[in-house]
Amino acid sequence: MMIKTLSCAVALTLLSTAAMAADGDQMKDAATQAAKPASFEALDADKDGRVSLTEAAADSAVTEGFSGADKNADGYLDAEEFGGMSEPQS
Ligand SMILES: [Ca+2]
Ligand SMILES: [Ca+2]
Repeated sequence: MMIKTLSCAVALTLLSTAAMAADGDQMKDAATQAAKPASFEALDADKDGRVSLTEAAADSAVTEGFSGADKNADGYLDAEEFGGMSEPQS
């Protein structure tokens, strides 16, 4: 009887370990999604219609492309400039 109880406990432990592993996979998926470039609306934290370099810091890809995308070099990306970032550079 004691052995059976122990087996149950081991089985439960294995089950919960498997469940935790599954959670880990889901978290990895979420992290992959978060790696996609943020939307203009999401980055424009103060909703002034333009993304500053400070706001762009929330997305490393936007930060890297910031100076190239800022066509009029005013230190902000407007919606048009932001949209141009995903266009192929030529
Ligand atoms: Ca802004
Ligand atoms: Ca600009």
